[in-house]
Amino acid sequence: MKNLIGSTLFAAVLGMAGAAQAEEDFTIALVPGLTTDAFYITMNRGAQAAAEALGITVDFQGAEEFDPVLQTPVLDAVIGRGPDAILIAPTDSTQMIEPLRRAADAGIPVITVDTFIDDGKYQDGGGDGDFPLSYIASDNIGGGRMAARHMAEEIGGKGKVYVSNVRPGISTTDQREEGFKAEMAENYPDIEVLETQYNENDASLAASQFQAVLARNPDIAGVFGANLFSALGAGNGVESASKAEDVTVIAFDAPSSIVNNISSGLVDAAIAQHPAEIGYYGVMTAYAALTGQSVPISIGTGFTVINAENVEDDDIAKFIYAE
Ligand code: T6T
Repeated sequence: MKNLIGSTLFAAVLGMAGAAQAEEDFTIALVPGLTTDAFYITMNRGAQAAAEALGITVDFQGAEEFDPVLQTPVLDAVIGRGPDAILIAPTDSTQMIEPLRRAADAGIPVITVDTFIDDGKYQDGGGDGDFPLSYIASDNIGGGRMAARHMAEEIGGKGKVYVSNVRPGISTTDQREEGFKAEMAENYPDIEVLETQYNENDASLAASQFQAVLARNPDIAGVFGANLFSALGAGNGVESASKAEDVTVIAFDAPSSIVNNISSGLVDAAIAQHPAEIGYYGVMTAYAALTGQSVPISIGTGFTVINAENVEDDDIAKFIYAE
């Protein structure tokens, strides 16, 4: 009798799942910070893997530069097409609140990946940008602190360093700088953090800024590149000035262009985010919400530090971003 009830229940559950599956042909839009960045390309790979597992569609649509003025019309067009949910890396924590509210007002659930709007603490009843359902990302303050510790170790706990960063107003890179400076202030009194150089996500500008900082501070000991283009540019600047021996470069992000510079000794360590995980769990979270499950307010993904000691290891390859 017991078994009969058990198997009847099992069949009923299976039946429900079968029926549900037929109805759940969802389309989720994934709007990256920009389309031509190995970080977001890798995120999309993770998102597509989840979509395939679930039998749903993920459309990757974004602007060619990391800029809220360019991201807003892309988002408006996405809203116009009426996807079932939007996963987005908002390019400014304040300026993208109103454009995203248009999605929420149209009844489209919003989940932010990588970056956040407002204070990044959603669904707590506070702030103008409280409406996204979830935030899936690296712990960027913690990552900034990690970068500072690696920098301090490489330069022997003393000297001048600076942060090469994109522009204020981006949650991720703001938090990396915040974490980096907090760790230095708390634990490394003999390290002086010079004024941040903002490069507008332009690696060439980041490279020329290194030259200018070097001209003013011939004893500069290190640069923290707070994202892919900042780090790439900082490394190129150090290389053009023939300063690879004297200047430590700690990179946030790990495309092959940066990882190759670890082997050559130009970059001392890269803090690899796990963008594929962000994409995968972003899609899973959207799917859970769309099928009536409760979802976590935030999901933190990890880091892998790549340096000369492990760069050739087989199990490191999966953390190098796809291009
Ligand atoms: O560092 C990533 C991302 O986390 C950040 O929000 C913007 O820059 C990158 O896409 C790298 O270019």
